[in-house]
Amino acid sequence: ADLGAELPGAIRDDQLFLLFQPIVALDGDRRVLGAEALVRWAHPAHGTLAPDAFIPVAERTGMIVPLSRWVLRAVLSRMSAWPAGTAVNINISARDLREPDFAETVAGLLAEHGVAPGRVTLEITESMPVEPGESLAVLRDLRDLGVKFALDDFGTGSSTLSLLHDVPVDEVKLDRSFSQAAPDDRLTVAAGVAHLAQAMSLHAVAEGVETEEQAERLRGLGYRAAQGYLFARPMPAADFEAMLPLTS
Ligand code: G
Ligand code: G
Ligand code: MN
Ligand code: NA
Repeated sequence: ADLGAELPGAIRDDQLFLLFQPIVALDGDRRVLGAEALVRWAHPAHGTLAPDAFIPVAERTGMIVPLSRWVLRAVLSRMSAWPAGTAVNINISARDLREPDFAETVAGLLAEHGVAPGRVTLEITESMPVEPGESLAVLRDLRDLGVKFALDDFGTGSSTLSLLHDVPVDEVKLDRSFSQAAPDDRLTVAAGVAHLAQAMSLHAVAEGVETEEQAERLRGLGYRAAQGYLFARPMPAADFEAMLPLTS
């Protein structure tokens, strides 16, 4: 099957849907700070497809641009009903930042749905490096608007540190391989990233936390927020909303 050729129709016919994975505070009561939005494709013939099955082809064909817009609209319209303190992380592609009107699109959607820009963190990875020049200008426009940025899968890429140097971000998300590492091996990476985050005044979030032991260790290293199966799996919006405090 040629998923690339089917994507335009899938977006048009709303075959995409979102799951939300809670991001919790590691200290105290582990309250829900927000969620990461994760896209899925309810394919009529193949069942539910994970992003790994269609995001790469969307990036190659350029369909990622309308796909990201679909995701942004779906997330922002949903979260307009959430308590104002609830934040969201949305994965975008570096390809999106090459669209000169991307910042305007985001600004328009935020205004349309009455969502404060500071509640939105856009996650970027190193898989498609952010190019200097126009992409950086778009990123700066978004930051001027008040939108935040996170470096996803932090620690796994070959250009992690130079990217951090070149691109202004607010948050690093420690890759789950480091969150889950035993104390005697790659714990040093988790510790190093925590120190780096503190030195650069970045918010450090640990991904893929699966055990109480990992959570305690990461909290001790200075991670104040985390995500992982220990706390909650990605879930439908309504289930996530049931975890939020009631709005006044
Ligand atoms: O949800 P899952 O574990 O299958 O996610 C796999 C990968 O797909 C992750 O790296 C995640 O960042 C990426 N991903 C999930 N949702 C989106 C999305 O809406 N847009 C983009 N560009 N990537 C996404
Ligand atoms: O690349 P990114 O970090 O955006 O990928 C997020 C994906 O990681 C989610 O789609 C989810 O399926 C997966 N994930 C979230 N928590 C855990 C976890 O605790 N363990 C594992 N193995 N995967 C997780
Ligand atoms: Mn992510
Ligand atoms: Na990602």
